[in-house]
Amino acid sequence: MNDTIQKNLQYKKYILDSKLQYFKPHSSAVEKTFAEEISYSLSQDPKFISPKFFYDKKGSDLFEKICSLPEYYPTRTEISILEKLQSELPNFLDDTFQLVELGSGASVKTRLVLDIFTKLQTKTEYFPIDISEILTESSELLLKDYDSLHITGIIDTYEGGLEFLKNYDDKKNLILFLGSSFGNFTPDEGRKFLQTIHSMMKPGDLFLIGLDLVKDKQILESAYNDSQGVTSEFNLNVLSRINDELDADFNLNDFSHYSVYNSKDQRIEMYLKSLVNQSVVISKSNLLLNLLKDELIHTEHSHKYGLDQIHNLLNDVKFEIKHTWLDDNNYFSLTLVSKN
Ligand code: AVI
Repeated sequence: MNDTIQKNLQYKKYILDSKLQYFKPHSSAVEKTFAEEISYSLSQDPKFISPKFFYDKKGSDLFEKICSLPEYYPTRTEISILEKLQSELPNFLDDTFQLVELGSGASVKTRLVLDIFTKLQTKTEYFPIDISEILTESSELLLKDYDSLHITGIIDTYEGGLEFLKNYDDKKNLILFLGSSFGNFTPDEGRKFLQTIHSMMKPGDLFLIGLDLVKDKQILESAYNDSQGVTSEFNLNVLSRINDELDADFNLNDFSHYSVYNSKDQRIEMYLKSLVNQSVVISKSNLLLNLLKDELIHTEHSHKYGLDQIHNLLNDVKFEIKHTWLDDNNYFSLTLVSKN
């Protein structure tokens, strides 16, 4: 890779061994952005915290726990579709493809796609992009199980990681964006995100996106309000993160998790509810936050889609749709597209 690009983007390179390296932006820049964004978003009416801040180490671990909850159907359903893809995805690939994953993991899902790649190739290059340091831990686990795997991780936002990869090499990529993480964007962010992906793709590249489908309200609401309270812990953890990293004094006992399905806008809405009138100091954001009893801080939207909506979204950005796979209950979808 060109050294100038590396310097301009202010990434530091860490070589862990001959099969594992990763790139990370200088931490001061990241910290500043977090403090500024929180200062802005908690000064708005209504107040909000971007869901991308859920994923510190503890938040990422809690999310992994959510994925295996009985009520949280998306993960196991997407896995059942990826199992079907074992015989069908190779029809769209050849042995020169590299695998790029947005929001990576050492999860069963990544492994199911790596199974396909490592059967097709003698050496597989995998580029996980994740905002969280969990990436290095999960990469080490993957290397234990796949001898022919080489990993270059990028610890950054999806856009940052994609920009970084744009000039990295000329090889064809299959870009994975699983788990319906796309559903956490606003419609506007989503459109821009698809345009960014489209603009960084080379002819011949492929993009595989997993999206959750509209279904019964009760199934949706229990997936985001589980009986063990893990989703609640996940939601509240963002306040602990702000306490730790931005020197704030949120008392977690003064907040509760609240989530609801909005059928008109086809989305789960997740909030932190203030249980009392209170003031919170967030020192590094230079903010004194006043909250009323029952006031909501919005933390996440999780959009659900119809198949026509998915195809329209992708067509609008000028992707060519290759195939959509569904599970037996039509709960979840995986769509493969290429650049026209
Ligand atoms: C990461 N994302 C797709 C999850 C979702 O379902 O929207 C995040 C999540 N929030 C609560 N539970 C899971």
